Amino acid sequence: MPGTADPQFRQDVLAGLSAPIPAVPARWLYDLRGSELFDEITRLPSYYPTETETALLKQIMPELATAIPRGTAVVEFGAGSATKTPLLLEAIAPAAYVPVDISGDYLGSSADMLRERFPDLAIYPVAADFARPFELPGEVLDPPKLGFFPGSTIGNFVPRTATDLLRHFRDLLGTGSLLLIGMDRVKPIERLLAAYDEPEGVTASFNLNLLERINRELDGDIPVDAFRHEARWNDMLSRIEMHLVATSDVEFTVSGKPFAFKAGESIHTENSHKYPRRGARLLLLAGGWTPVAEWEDPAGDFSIVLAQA
Ligand code: AVI
Repeated sequence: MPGTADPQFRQDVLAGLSAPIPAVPARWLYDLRGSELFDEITRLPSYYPTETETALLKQIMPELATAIPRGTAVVEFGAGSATKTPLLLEAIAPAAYVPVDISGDYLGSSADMLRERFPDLAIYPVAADFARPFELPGEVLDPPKLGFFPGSTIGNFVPRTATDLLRHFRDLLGTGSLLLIGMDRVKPIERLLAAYDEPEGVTASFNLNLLERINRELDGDIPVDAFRHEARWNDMLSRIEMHLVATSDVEFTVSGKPFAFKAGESIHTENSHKYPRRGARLLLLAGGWTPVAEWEDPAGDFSIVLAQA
């Protein structure tokens, strides 16, 4: 809806489309439609991270239950997944659960679902952008804390920002806290590309939805069908990149500002960094966390690391 758009969205899009290498921050992929499409992606056979991490979590829960002190409060960065979060809560029976998510609506519905399933658990949802400073509820300041950051979401941050984020988690949770984090591994390029550009076309719709969102919320007239989704492996930076590539010369306006793209020029919309085993450990160390245990699936596709502040 024009006029009601988030001013930060407008600023990021107008600046991003005019940049020498046009790019829009990936967080704007997740409006309601984008979140639904991402949910659909996690159920695709080619998108291995969700299934692999869930199976791995199931397998390591008995070990985690002994490694995590009794009376721990779990702080999840993100609203929580309907499958992964209950696995953790069931295994370690925490003193409290604090999901932190920017979308208050999504947070509310996932907290309601968990309250039904864990009626004795104290749940304190916090509606905040977990990447920016925020306060934990007073009730969870005393107990030891475990940060939970599954899904390889850390991979969507460039290493410098990822390090800042990990340091911010450390400051928030305090010295001696634990962090349980999912990190995707480097693997053959064909498998990586297949996970981000599959025949079903859901990831393409997820990416193209950004242009639809710009048209809807920022009064744009981008001809969406003049762009196509492309997933690229950037070997130097160890990451999958999502781009929207112009298929012909195209001109459009957003919030009254004109833009022109030549055929083949692209808008960079997301990075998904993949970490080799030692690279993952180094990133955590740079972020102020010492890895204390690490698990991976038999194929070495995905890892879960427990680290201490
Ligand atoms: C949310 N994040 C971890 C996903 C990823 O794999 O980087 C986002 C995604 N983009 C395309 N497919 C999935």
